[in-house]
Amino acid sequence: MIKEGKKCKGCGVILQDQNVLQEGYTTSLENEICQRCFRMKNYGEYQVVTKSNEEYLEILKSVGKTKDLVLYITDLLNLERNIEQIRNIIPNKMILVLNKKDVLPKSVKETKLIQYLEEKNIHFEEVIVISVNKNYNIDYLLKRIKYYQTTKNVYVVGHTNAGKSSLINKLIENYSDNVQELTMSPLPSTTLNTVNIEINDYLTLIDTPGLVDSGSILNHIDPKMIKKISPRKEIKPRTYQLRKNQSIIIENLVRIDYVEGEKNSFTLFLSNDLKVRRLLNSANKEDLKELNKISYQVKYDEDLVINGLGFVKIVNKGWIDVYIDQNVETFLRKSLI
Ligand SMILES: Nc1nc2c(ncn2[C@@H]2O[C@H](COP(=O)(O)OP(=O)(O)OP(=O)(O)O)[C@@H](O)[C@H]2O)c(=O)[nH]1
Ligand SMILES: [Mg+2]
Repeated sequence: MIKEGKKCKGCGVILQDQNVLQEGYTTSLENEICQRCFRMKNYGEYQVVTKSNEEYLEILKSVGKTKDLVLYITDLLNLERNIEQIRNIIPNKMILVLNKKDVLPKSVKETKLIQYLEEKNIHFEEVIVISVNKNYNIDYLLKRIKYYQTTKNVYVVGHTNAGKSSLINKLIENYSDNVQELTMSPLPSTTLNTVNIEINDYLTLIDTPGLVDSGSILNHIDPKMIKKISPRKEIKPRTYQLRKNQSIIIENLVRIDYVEGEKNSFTLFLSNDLKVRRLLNSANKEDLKELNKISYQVKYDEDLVINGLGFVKIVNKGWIDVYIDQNVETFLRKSLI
């Protein structure tokens, strides 16, 4: 779309056979995918690429100049604080697709999730909950794509890691003779440029690179930890009853001190693989206190969101101190669940 040349069929990067150290490298231009995709697909060897958002924003703006239908994919566990950001760049007809339903506990009702998003009053043609991994609601999504599409082309946008490429692969698997497979990985910035995938004569999906969320913990931890913090199975919520002057510690990543308030209930929605411990009489315990501290006044029924990690539902009002890497975004929202 921006540069010329043969594109990698896995991630969209322009192929080149000149410089091993630069993106798009392949041993021969006869190949269909770049070396990075080849290694991810065949050996599960991941290579982190750090990209600036400027290029991606250009891609989104050019999507906004078309009249095509857009699917905005977002990860239910990591709902962006700023859903408007993409909506403001792209005025097109748009379906908001909430992916990874499988990681939320089964007790969470879909209608509640949809209602939560509708209360934000951002215009979408429709909000649809899916799970690519469980092949859940993909049929319905395809029906609605057909209903709203204005041309053959439908764009797939969203933040990095939301599951855009995974969704397109699932649609190919379910409904197409096309054998192309996009590269997917647990690391951010897997897709590097637009990739067109023809599903059938009436539908071409266009994968795009994700917007990088600089406040996500994924961008600020050892890449080896990424698999551990990304839930692959249904989350088992962990509830801790805390009194003031008690704390919760998540691995060596986050410390939450309950500083002021009545007895309170903290429920953690995080990968089951993450170790959590509780500290009693924590005021004089120093664990993780070297990290940046942010204090929050919590109202009734709010979530503390830790971008890229998950969220903590807090039932009563009170004061908390959160210790975490200064680059990782945390914020409070009305409880999702
Ligand atoms: N649990 C769960 N994981 C999913 C689902 N869909 C995708 N994933 C995982 O999410 C991660 C990111 O998937 P990708 O398809 O690479 O995401 P993307 O949006 O294309 O990411 P970028 O190309 O980096 O923008 C991978 O580890 C997928 O396996 C789902 O329905 N459930
Ligand atoms: Mg992708």
